[in-house]
Amino acid sequence: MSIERFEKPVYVTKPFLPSLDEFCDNLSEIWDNQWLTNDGPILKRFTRELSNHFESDNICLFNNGTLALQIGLQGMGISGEVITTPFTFVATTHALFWNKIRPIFVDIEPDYYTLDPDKVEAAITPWTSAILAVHVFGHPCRHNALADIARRHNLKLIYDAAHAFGVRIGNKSIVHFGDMNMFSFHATKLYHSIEGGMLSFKNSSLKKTFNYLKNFGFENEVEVVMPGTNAKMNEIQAVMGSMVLKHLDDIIEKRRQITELYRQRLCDVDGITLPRRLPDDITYNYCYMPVEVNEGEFSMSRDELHERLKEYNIFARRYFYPLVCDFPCYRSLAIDTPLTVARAVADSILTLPIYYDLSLDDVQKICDIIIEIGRNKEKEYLRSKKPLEVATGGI
Ligand code: T4K
Repeated sequence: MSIERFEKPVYVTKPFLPSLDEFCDNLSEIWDNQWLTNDGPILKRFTRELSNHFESDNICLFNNGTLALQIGLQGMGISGEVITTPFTFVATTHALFWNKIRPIFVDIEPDYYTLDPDKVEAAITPWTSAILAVHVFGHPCRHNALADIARRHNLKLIYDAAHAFGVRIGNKSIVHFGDMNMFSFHATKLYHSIEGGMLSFKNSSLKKTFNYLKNFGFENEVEVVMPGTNAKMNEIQAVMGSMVLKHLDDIIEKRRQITELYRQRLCDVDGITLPRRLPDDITYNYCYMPVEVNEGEFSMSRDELHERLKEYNIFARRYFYPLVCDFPCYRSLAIDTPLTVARAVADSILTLPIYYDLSLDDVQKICDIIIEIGRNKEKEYLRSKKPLEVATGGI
């Protein structure tokens, strides 16, 4: 290795942390209140902050994104079959499963890896009640096309927007699109509250239902109006969420710089494909840095590169491999349409480190290492051939 390995591990992500002093100052309010959870005063204030941020009262907070989505589907009465993508984190599908809904996997688009609207209509059956699309890596789905299908077939349009906090379409936040959106505030996300989740929704009457469902269905001390669960956000999560919100613009700007540097350094590397740039009307959040590795052109498979990077203390991730439909718990589900694009993307995708504290120098070094690994592999390959083979191209 001619480039030195990183001294400390460089993970795919690291949570943004506000200053510890500031965090402790804010915690003192919890100690004063002696109130830790169950719709406490800080959660109420944090909910108002997010309502103002999104200019919407139609939001509801949860202790994580998975339960938010599960409750959202249940509260909206989604049942039967739901058309969804196999190229996502497994929680998207689990939320359907926990509601006894059958996922119908449909292929994705090659540019942004989101559900392909052109393939959705053919998968609709009399049992279909909704489309659950994912703004994967924060790339917005083709909303107008999906909304048109949903309207014509009387389906609900739901987005797993776990990655899309801070994304805007035109001059509107992405929270305002579709019938319902779920956002994850997990520590690994660009915006987080340690763990946490949020639903945004069109129909304001759903708020009451979601509030019941996340708090055991309690109307008051003696009345339970529906079989709810426990999915409440606590006061420490709310403190963190409120503090990180204040840094959102800085966080996104730093990630933009990192993304631009990766793009600049890797755009001409044979066998590395960057996602297509988003249309001009999208304000992006730069939440992940996916690249596709073409084995033939890079002279090494995605999996080999993933392993080689570990030798340099770089822990990229294969988000999202395998496809959800290939996990043993979903393998027996019938799939009627070929998932050609999703399979090709899952087999070649690698998400590179990107987080607020990652320095641009470190990004340069990660790129140097990727380029170096590719080059050395090519040299090894040429060395392994006999001189005549190289000269004649093996003919
Ligand atoms: N829908 C979609 C499309 C999602 O991507 C997710 C979650 C959900 C739904 C569900 O939302 P939540 O219920 O989680 O709110 C991580 C996250 O746990 C998960 O939230 C996220 N998607 C998924 C894409 O990534 P893992 O298993 O890859 O996480 P883990 O623990 O391996 O962490 C990744 C790296 O982050 C580590 O290598 C080191 C670093 N890290 C992690 C943590 C937790 C830190 O530096 N500090 C930390 O505190 O799932």
